Amino acid sequence: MKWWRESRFGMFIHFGIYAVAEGMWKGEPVEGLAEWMQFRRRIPVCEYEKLAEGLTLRNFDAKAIVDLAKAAGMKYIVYTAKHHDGFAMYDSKYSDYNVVKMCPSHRDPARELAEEAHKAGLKMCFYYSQVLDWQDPDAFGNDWDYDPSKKVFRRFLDGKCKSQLRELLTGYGDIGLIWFDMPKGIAYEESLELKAFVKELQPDCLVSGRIYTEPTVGDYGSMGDNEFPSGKLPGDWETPATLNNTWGYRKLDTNWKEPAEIIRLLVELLGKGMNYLLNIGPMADGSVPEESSAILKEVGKWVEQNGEAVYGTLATPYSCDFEWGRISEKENRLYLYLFEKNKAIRVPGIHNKVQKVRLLKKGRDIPIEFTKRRDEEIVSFELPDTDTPYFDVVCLELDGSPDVEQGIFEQPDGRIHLYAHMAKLNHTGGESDGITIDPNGNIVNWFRTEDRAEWEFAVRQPGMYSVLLQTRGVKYTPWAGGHRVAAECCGQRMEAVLSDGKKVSNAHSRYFDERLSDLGTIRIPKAGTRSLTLKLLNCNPEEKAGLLVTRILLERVTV
Ligand code: JFZ
Repeated sequence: MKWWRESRFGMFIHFGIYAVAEGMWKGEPVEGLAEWMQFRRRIPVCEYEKLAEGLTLRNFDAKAIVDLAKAAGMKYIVYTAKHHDGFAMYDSKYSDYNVVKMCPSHRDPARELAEEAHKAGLKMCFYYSQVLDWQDPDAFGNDWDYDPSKKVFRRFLDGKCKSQLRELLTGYGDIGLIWFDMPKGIAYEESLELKAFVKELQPDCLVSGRIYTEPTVGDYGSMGDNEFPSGKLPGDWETPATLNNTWGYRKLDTNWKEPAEIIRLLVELLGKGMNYLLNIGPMADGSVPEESSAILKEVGKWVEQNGEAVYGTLATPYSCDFEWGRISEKENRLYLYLFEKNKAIRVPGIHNKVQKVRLLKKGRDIPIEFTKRRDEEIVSFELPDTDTPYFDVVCLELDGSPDVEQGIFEQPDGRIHLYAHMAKLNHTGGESDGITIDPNGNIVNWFRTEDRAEWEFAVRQPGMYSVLLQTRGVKYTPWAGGHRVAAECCGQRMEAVLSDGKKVSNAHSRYFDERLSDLGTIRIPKAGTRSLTLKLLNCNPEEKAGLLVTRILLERVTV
């Protein structure tokens, strides 16, 4: 895993004959992801394969793509060798349903990319769909050409799947990882067998978390697409993400993310010690959409200047995040990624001696004056005016590996963040289907009034605090709220119906509607460790997500 942890930032490439359709079919736009079109329209293989003639590769330039990855600061490339449509985008001897045999140029883009990637020192990796294959009668997914009752998955596994993995792992040099996907349908033992098969051919080749439905077989976990956890996850994780909203090229999808948003998401993940696998979807002629290139080159300017705070960093040593930015660590250093060009930063709870504070400026760092209050161990400094594109990064050089306050504690700005992933859950209604914390670090599946969530936190400044509950709706759907909840703290109880909560804008806003609802105000009589319990009194059936909690925010009310 060393190279993978060091890399932190990779390029996903979704390239296939679906690019010829550009997200359209018979002149009509097809809803959803461009590479899922055959499934959406239940297109027979004999019709779908005609798209191959349109994949000209006339402007496919592997060196230009690898140069783009390098310009973005990416260290590995994951290329769709075979997606769910079953069409091999490499020179497969096992199946003629491939780019060399059926596309007019008879070129092998995988080989060209692998050669350029190896030359450039980037890891070459392959995406392979090990369960869904809409061309193969023994795989899952195509019940319009084939009779599912006649399917023998073992035949597909030992046939097309392993034969093509062998081709990929013996014919293209060192492969960094196989990115398996959509594992629903493969048995645990079969996924272990597949992992062993890969390791037998290339012992150092990693396998992604989606080799199985649980992230326990893969060498690391893969979040859901474009999903960013709100807290640190144990082990190694990555988020696969798009520059717009589709993986394969879709001409109508012009929802391009701004470079600032991409860098913000990269920083979100760096703060949790995670990798960012960011996608491009080349067009049928092999060229990269202009918008994708422009965004990646712009992101690369920031990465180029702050690479020291990208590669090989580990998650923040703190239990939770600060509002002003994110933190990662590497050896005896903390890296602060500052969201605002604001002037005063205060970093609480540092037990180390701080030797130096510097603004990262590739090769000519700027030292920053700072003070460290002994009593509250708060490091404070003023951020100089900088011309850094997007976020400034400040490095704190410590006298040893970072030793910081753990648990939830009041921040210098008087706010206390009770993150969902730090709650203690009580399933009074039984473990089975009660509330749980999902990989995104949220409390989900809360429909029952018997369940409870409880937080412990340290208060320095007693006084009045307003209590705000942050909840989320279902992905891509507007927040409905409507639940009646109660919060109890310091012997006081608040009740509220989650009605018109204030919209939250954060790294998740593009895909999730999150609201902050005011539950009321409590008085915390004295400093020390306190606890707060959240209860669901009545669940609104209209909110399909149930009571989905991402955070409770306590804000000191300045009188
Ligand atoms: C899968 C593919 O179906 C898709 O075409 C693309 O290749 C993407 C990278 O991976 O889509 C998924 C798989 C898993 C989740 C979401 C989309 N998930 O776990 O939320």
